[in-house]
Amino acid sequence: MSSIQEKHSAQYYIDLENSYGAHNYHPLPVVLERGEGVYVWDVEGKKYYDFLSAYSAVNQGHSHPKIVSAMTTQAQALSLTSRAFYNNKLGEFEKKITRIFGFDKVLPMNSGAEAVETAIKIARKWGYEVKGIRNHEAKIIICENNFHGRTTTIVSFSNDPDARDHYGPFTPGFIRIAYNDVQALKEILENPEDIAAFLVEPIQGEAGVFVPDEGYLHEAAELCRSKNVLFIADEVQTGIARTGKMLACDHEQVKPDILILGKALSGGMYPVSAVLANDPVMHVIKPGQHGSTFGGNPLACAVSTAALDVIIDEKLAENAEKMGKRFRAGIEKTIGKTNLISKVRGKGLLNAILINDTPESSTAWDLCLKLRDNGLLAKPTHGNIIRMAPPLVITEKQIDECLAIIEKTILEFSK
Ligand code: IF1
Repeated sequence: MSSIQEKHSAQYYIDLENSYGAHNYHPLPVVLERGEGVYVWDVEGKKYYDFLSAYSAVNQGHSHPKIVSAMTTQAQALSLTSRAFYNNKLGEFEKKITRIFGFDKVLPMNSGAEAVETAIKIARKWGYEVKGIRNHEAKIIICENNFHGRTTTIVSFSNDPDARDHYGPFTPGFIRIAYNDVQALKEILENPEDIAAFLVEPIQGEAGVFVPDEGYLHEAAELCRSKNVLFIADEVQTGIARTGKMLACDHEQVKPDILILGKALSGGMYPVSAVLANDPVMHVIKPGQHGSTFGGNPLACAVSTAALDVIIDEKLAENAEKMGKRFRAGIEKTIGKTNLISKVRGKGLLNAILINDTPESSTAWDLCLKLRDNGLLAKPTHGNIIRMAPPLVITEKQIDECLAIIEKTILEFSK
């Protein structure tokens, strides 16, 4: 007997979450119940453009039929075996994903943070067993204003007080340098003996969609290579076609030594993440030295296989490139008509607009409330920056309609 959920008001659901859920988020006041393509609907039946895409997890569009079909079919066959046994889905998936991204091996995990933790463990182990770093002395270089997840080790190297404060004692072994600063990396690499890796986001998402200077990634990767330091690209948010290429690293022909994927690897249908590397690096992991109950389960493999097929078959990287250019050009026009926004930046369909107000002001939040009223859902990252990242299936007509909504809202707001 399918349980037909009673219809309730938005406030009913908000009150439930406030009463029974930890208060670890401050959601925009809208209660969603359905998603399809670039659209979501709230419990009152109102339709919105989704300009967050669940932080770039829904690149393929909400509830993509091919991914839903793959999930329901596999769920009715076999969802989880654990890695204590083989299954008929994991090897096929591993062959597919290593061929798509050009690596010898993949280690499948679930959340992005787990994949980042896995990459850190692999890099450290490689540092000791291959590079010959003194035991317990391995260092990993990370950047100011990074976001790589929320585990205790990951927040150990965050400089965001909200993400880090009162979660100590912290994991040692991380050196922080300025983002987008080759000289800072060069100086640290003067003494590379104990340095195992450099972990970096090709575009800093949470920090406010900071796109580094042209050539930064390439120079950083070359520097690391020259000093026998692994270059680790965290493409959890920038990967899977979001920035107009399959990987953000592809814009500069950079091949990371370790690639971290997540989010849209499943099209938002199921937690799937992965770490890819070539044999000389991945071979440091021997049986029993790393794992996860759900990592690489048959359901995840079926979902992710379909999610990758959709990206490739529907040419979503190319569409993201084209629609991203159209979007930024449209916003530039709006910037000419208002003082409220000062800049638009991004690559492909990972963009952000900068609000002409202090980070402490509520202007970005208030503007997002007005955008919601006008049928478009977006949310500020830090303070005065609003991330604008629709599903990559968006059409020219839909982009133009969203640009009109954004301009209308900004001009109304500016009055
Ligand atoms: C939240 C931010 C975005 C990520 C990169 C690893 C992870 C993320 C580059 C970890 C996750 C999510 C986490 C989510 C909100 C969102 C986020 F605002 F937190 F920072 F996108 F920018 N590397 N980002 O962006 O992946 O474990 O979440 O699967 O924690 O609020 P995860």
